[in-house]
Amino acid sequence: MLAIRINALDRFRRATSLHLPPDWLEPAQQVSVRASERLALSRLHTVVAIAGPTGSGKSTMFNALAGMTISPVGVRRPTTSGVYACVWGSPTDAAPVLDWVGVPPSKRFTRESPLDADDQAGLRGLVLLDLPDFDSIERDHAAEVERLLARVDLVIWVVDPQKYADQSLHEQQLPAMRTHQDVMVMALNQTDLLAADETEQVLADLRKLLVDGGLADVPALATSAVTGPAGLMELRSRLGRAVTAKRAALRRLSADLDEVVAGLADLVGPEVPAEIAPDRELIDGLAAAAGLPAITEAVAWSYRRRASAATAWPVPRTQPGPPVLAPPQQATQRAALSLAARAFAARAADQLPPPWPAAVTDAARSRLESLPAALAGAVAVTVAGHQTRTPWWWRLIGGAQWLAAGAAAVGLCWLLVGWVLRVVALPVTQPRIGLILLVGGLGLGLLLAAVSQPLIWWAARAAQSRVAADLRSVLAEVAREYLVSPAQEVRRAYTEARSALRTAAGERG
Ligand SMILES: Nc1nc2c(ncn2[C@@H]2O[C@H](COP(=O)(O)OP(=O)(O)OP(=O)(O)O)[C@@H](O)[C@H]2O)c(=O)[nH]1
Ligand SMILES: [Mg+2]
Repeated sequence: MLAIRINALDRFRRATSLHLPPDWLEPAQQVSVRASERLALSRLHTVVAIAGPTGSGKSTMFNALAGMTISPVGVRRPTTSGVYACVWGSPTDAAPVLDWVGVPPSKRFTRESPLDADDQAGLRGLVLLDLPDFDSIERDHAAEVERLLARVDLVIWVVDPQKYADQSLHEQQLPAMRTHQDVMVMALNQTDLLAADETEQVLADLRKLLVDGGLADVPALATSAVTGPAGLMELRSRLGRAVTAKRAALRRLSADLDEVVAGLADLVGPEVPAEIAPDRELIDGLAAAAGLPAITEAVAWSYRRRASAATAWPVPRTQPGPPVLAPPQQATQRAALSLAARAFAARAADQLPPPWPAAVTDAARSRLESLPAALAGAVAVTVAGHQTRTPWWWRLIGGAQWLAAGAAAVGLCWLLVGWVLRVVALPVTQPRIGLILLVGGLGLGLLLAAVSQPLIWWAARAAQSRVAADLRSVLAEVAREYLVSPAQEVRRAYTEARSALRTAAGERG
């Protein structure tokens, strides 16, 4: 389960690394590395640190639990300047864990015979550490304590009747480990110096401080490292239970994960679909920026010109060129596109907690530079595609116009020939046929021209809406490639991060 959670945390880091500031992910990275390292080491060992303010009796208690004097106890404060370790069991087996925790070889000690007494045999696997104080004038002690506390499985906090309410303990040290309550014990030491009712009073006060500090689950015991009453026995049996259960390391790492996951919780919010498509507003925005109304007008105008030319009286027929598309003004277009991208990003990031909206906006704007060229290219290709079409009915009317013109020409020739024959006094046959052909041809031409005008207007409108529809779908493609896909990548990352964090939190499914 822990390995699954660590994996999920790594998945979260991978999903978010492009979109979150690196220092936000640093705690997750540290916990992940630390957990993997600790899991790869012996789980038969339980590493327990004795920590607390200077002079509370940490070293004395360490020695009392070890049953021999390992760590010097003194009157000079602080006495202990570096960590000491006592191993119950084989020192070689414990060496890798001690290397990792960072105990120098010269400060490692072993219970000579771990089986010399019944209560000691129960502690086989225990690695007890005596830490320097965290509150003395020696500044590097605090850093050393912080480093060691990050790597141990259990912590015994030792306080004394003078210092149990110490501000830095309750405002800094303990709150930093609020998620680690089930791997901590509080020992109110030196209670041999107090009367029994005083001990009860101080202990009750200490418990209240713990509850107020959100540490209600941390047990507090009265101990004396010198006279060793019941408190020390109780501590020893707690250690024995932890060592036999061999779960302290896992519980500690799991508390580490809880803490880091809780710190990341605000980075994810509701579940949203990862897939998004270019919406109507976005395409409207691109269409306006690309000057779509003017373009479709120009296409309709050009259609009318081409249709009129194709269906007109054939004699002075000219071939009109493609429509002239005035390019939209660059700065205006850029501003319009930028605005459309922003508005789309805001819709695409709806419901996402910070900093995702900013990431979506950045992504949606990431290809903005190349968008104008892409739009212009797509528009030009689409318009050109519409330009090459010649409808069948243009040819039909055009052909009919040729016929009409031909008939009129033949009729004119007929009349001319008849007139010449008459001048030279030769007999003329059927002069009427020429007249019919001429008038009929001209009449048909005029009629065709009159009929085709409204037809052309209507067809030009139809062509205009066709090209508008085509352009909108082409714009949708461009939008997908340049704006939607990059934004979608971020949404996918969000979805992945969200599910990874749920798994890392230990939730199933
Ligand atoms: N009466 C009494 N004296 C104690 C007890 N525990 C420790 N002492 C005394 O308190 C003084 C400090 O003890 P240490 O064990 O050196 O304290 P420490 O917490 O290790 O101190 P640093 O190493 O400086 O952080 C010594 O004189 C001990 O003899 C106790 O339970 N009762
Ligand atoms: Mg000490």
